[in-house]
Amino acid sequence: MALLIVLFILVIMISTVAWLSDDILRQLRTTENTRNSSQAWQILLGSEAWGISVLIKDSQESQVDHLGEAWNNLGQGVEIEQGSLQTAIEDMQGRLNLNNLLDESSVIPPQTGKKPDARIWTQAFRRLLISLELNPQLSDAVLDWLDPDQDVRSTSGAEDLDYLSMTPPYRAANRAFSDISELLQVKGFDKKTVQKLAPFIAALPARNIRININTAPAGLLRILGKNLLSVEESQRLVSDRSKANGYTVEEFLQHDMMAGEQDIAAPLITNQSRYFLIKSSTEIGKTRMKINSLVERKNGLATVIGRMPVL
Ligand SMILES: [Ca+2]
Ligand SMILES: [Ca+2]
Repeated sequence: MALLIVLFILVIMISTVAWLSDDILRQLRTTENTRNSSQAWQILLGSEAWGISVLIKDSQESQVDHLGEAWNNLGQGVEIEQGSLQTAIEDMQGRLNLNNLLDESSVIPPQTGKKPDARIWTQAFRRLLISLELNPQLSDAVLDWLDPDQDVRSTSGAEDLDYLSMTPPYRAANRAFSDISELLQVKGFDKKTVQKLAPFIAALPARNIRININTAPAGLLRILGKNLLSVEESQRLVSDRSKANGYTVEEFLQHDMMAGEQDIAAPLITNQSRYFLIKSSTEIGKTRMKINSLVERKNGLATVIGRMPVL
């Protein structure tokens, strides 16, 4: 009997030890995860700082931005202690800024004499929708989403009354987009539509931001004329541009593919960029972390103006 009691106590002791060690292991793992997470975050901030220094150096070397430059060729990533790090920079002016569509005359009193430039961007956006085989009338819903009024532009437009009848109800933003994913809330835009548009659009915190002809994908170059360029024509523009390491604005406008389209294209384009996205991702142990940092570069400085964690 005594032996049985001893055995019984032993079994309890062993299972307690086992339970304790499990708990300790779990705690140790949590500590390790926390340490990895804070280490990963520091690494991402370092990556961002490196991206900024590359962009500043680039602005000191030339006034032109094209895909042959160092910022676009940062390599495959680096091995770091217990993990890896990838850094890439994307020119956000290789995209059409949705906030260009917001008419300044609707927010700034007309007597300030500022020439409204939003119309040419709305037309460009409509051409982008057409080139992607989407309904060009979707631009009316975007304009209503941006404009400060409650007047619906057309049957394709929508304001508070339309959005309040949704489940759950919400209102039109009536201000600039802070992210292109906001489009999912706009009438007529579903996930598939937004996915189609996503590689070609941006939400930048300024208006009348021109498209960089040296970084825009062929699909966006298609919309720079009054008539859509064919896929082959826009690919010609891209292959000639990589041979030449980028165009000057004049060279681009004089390209055979742009014949007759100069007047429409000229106010939409540039060959230097102010907005970039530094994309950083790291893996430390089992911890993976990614951030995208939106950077504005001007007067020889580059500043982070937004950080978006990427899931
Ligand atoms: Ca409206
Ligand atoms: Ca509105």
